[in-house]
Amino acid sequence: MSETVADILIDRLVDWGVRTIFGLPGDGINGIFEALRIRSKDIQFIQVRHEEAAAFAACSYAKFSGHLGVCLATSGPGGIHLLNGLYDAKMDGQPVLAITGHTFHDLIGTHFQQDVDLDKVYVDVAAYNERIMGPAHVHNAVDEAIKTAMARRTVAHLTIPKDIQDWTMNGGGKRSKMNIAHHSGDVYADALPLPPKLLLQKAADIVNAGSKIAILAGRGCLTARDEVLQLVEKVGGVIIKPYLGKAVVPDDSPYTTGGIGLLGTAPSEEAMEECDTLIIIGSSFPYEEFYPKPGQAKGVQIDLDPSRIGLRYPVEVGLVGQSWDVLRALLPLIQQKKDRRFLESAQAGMKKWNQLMEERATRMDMPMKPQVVAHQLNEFLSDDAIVCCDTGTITTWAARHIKIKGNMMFSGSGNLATMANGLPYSVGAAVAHPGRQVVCFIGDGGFSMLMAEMATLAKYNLPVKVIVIKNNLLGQIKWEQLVMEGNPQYGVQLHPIDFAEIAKACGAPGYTVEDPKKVRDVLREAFAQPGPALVEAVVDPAEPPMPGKIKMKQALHMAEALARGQKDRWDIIKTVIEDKVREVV
Ligand SMILES: Cc1ncc(C[n+]2csc(CCOP(=O)(O)OP(=O)(O)O)c2C)c(N)n1
Ligand SMILES: [Mg+2]
Repeated sequence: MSETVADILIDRLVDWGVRTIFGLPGDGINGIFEALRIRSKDIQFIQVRHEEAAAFAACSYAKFSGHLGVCLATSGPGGIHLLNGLYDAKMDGQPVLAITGHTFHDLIGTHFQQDVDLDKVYVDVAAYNERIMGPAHVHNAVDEAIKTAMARRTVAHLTIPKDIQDWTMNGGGKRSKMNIAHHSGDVYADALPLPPKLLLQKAADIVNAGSKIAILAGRGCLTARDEVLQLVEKVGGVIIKPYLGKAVVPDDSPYTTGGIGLLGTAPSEEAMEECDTLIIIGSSFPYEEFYPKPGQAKGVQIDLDPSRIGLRYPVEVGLVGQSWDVLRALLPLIQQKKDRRFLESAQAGMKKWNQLMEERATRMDMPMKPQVVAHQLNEFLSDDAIVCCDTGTITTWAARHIKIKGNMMFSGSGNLATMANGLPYSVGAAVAHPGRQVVCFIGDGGFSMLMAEMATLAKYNLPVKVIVIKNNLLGQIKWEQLVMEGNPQYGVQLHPIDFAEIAKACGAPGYTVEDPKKVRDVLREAFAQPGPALVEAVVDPAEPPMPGKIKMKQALHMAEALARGQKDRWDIIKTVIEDKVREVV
């Protein structure tokens, strides 16, 4: 029997080492499902409940495994559902291949059902974006799609009309004369460029001349921990970790001031304000107000992508290449500095900051503070845990209170900052790393968007522990309305859902905890479960995610919003005053 287009597609994916596809079936991809069924020993299909989750899971699979993530969706609505997860992959630089169906090839453009030209829809999101035209087109198009996704660390898309999926070479699929069978290869070669010696020396001269050195270590450093630590040790500087770089070095490293940005720490902000040299490595952290003022510090930037050099800060030297590779070449040129004053002052700042965080996270009053849950979680995290975080105030609690140790991995939706990524990320992480502890830290808003994925965890018995921070609120937006805009909250209240019952209905144990004194016991019980489990932690909706350093304008906006009729203003005032008092005492 001659192979169909779909068979050739799946065979070629297997040749490329693809072993997992996340998706959901539909009549527009039934041909591909038959090919998947036939090769189910070589490639596993993970069925999710919403295609958006498939794209998030594929992105997470790529983030946590370093391999291509693949997702599959049907024509029309299925392909449209993938989009948000695909943008997440594109914006966080992850290689993901999306495969979609289309309607019958000879009904395209005739108002037929699900006649959506997904290749047109995907023009912006996919760097490689093609419609497969027949069996002789599959090999070379798959090869190009995968190489583009890997080389550019982005999204590629192939769409295949439903009937073409069943075409065979014998059954009408002609090969054009110019297209020689098997002419393209399934080999990917990574770029490992090294900057010339002169440029490395120029960068070293800048670093050697500096005395207050801040290193902004982003996601591009996740595979360069040793090299970043060697650099910081030599220069006596500090490592500042943007959100996606949280796992670059452990949080108890004496060299790190933790996160940066609204969810960061005061010592990171101070280091940026005071440094005379900024070394940006593998980061495009977007918030320019947190960088040194242009002209304040000399800059060196290391990035794999030349077009990112000078993106956020006018650096003097750009070094293009893999961060670990470039750092290994740079390190011998860096002089050992004796002056540790900048580092020591940051360390003194961190001591105070950590005390403050500890204070905020050990309050035993009711309603429970969300920080308490993040803080207590640390006790149950293994040295190689993978933490998948969603977007909201919970991002601040996770960034500040979940401590990276050992070989832990951590990620969330960085540049897209979308809600709902957390739970499907945990599906992707658990599939990529069977046997490793995976934890999902998520708000009630983000969880309820894709909560049917609890059933995916149960179906495949993925032992993910899901911690839902329940404030019955789109909390982040409440605080933005108050603090950034000076407006009373509007449209952010959520109708309460019993998430423990949702988990149980999906086939996983669910727990609820409201009392901070009981959090440890409840977490212990949930973490003792062999499969997935969910803990719903009911927390204080009046707890604000304070920036590391509060600006006068933010305080004024908040006061203005409270005066303009914010209903729970007395709860907020009480919480803020308590936080302040604790800071002062
Ligand atoms: C898909 C999407 N919709 C809306 C937003 C805007 N947004 C950012 S955070 C947030 C609230 C998140 O609420 P929740 O998950 O409950 O977490 P909380 O802030 O309450 O901790 C919203 C609506 C977004 N980032 N992504
Ligand atoms: Mg919430």
